Amino acid sequence: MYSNSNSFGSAGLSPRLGVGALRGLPEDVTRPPFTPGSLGTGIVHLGCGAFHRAHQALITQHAMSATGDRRWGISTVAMSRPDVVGALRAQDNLYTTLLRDEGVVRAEVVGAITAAVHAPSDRIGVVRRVADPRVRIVTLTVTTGGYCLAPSGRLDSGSDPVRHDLRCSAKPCTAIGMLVGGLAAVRRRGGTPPVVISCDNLSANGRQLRSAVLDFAALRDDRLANWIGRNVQFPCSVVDRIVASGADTDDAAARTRLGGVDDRAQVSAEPFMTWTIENFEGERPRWDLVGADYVGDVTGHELAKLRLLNGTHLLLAYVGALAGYSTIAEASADPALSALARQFMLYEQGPTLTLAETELQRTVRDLMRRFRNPDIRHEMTRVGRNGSDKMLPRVTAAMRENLAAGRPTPAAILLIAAWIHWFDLCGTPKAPGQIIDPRAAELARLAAIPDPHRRARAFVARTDIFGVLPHLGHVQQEVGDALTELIRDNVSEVIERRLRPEFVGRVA
Ligand code: CS2
Repeated sequence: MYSNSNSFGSAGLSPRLGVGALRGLPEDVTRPPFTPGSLGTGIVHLGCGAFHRAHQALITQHAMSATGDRRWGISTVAMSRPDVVGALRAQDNLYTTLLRDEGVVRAEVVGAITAAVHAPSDRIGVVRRVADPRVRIVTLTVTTGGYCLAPSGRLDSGSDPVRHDLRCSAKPCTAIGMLVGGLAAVRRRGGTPPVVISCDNLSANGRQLRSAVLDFAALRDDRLANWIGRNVQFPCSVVDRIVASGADTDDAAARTRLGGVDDRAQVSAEPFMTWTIENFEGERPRWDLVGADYVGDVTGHELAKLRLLNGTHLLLAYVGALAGYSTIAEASADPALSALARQFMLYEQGPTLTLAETELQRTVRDLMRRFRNPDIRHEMTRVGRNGSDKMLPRVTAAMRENLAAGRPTPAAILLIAAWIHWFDLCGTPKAPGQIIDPRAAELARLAAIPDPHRRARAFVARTDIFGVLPHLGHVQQEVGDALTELIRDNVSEVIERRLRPEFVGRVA
């Protein structure tokens, strides 16, 4: 049931966003182009975080608006935290995206979500939704850990969540178990399965997802695995939009922009947005009319995105936090960090890509501008979380190529040393923030090794995190040297020692 305009936030002061509040919003706030509640549900999304709300859900609303085809409402699933589900339900599944740049805030209320589901409270319901005949697309943003993959790239069948889902397939707790449960139900009724599109920042995301799903299905029933292998498409896709971490200041900005209306599910993001999807067959919203592109192969695009944008985010987060900055925008406005970031992209990540020199220069310029957007509070602790999953695709895959080609990698070395130093400082007053990482407990043990060079050696030897690096002994020595300097010296001095002469003292 919809709330009415008398619904108030818990403070009791501001009215809460909901269908009843739409009419009273300021004129320049864009409303959903259809009556919320009039949509069919053609999409299930696993991972209802800020990124999903500022990206796929928004562009799905735009696609429905462009064509009038209203079959593409989204049943969105929060995989662990209940708060966003509670907030959406209290707001008739409405929320606002604020696209912010240079002081301009474009506000749009999104009404593309038809249901918000908290997976741990309704595991059977999630499987049913995936299997619903009207659902033609399942999208995912569940982070790398959500794919349940071992370093070999195959399903980590020994992990507790996977073992749980194999034992208890009707009530799965992993995204993989939910997908396989839903697909098994489609097969039982002889239906057409949905297309499953990964939107996570990992290499060959569709192929990795397919491999996890097939491995899991084969452990249940070989015939199911064969059927999925023959009938279900898992196109790779590359998403791009920088989305804020969801700070209280953004809630306040949203309230101002909404004329005093309270929105507990708002998201702030940059205006820039792309979505590159591998061609697939079947019905889908006309995302291509509103910013998405279909291509035969996403690989080149994916490597450029992961290595230039996401890799440099890690550099700015790990080194920038040690310099005392808390957001990407603050760090990239610092001359030494900005020079390091540009050098990293132009001389370490760039040479491993197929981009032409002018294209690389232009991309680096555009990225530095996007990173500096002061209206987006993208916090270091958020970008830096799950570093042990992010290191290989974003940093050391390129580093490996550079080392093999004899190219120096001073920025990547410093990035790794800074990451190790986060673990050193954990629990001390100088800690850059709480460390959230799937391997945090094991890495804390390595961080207890007193000698920085021995500590660096132990971290860098972890092939499950960094992959297999050529000249390993040399890399370990350099990371140990950088770690020693970070402990002893001022961060900007440590950076400047690693800058090429043309970058020293030059502000872009
Ligand atoms: C960031 C990404 O937190 C992170 O890991 O690097 O969320 C990044 O902002 C997006 O991929 C941009 O498209």
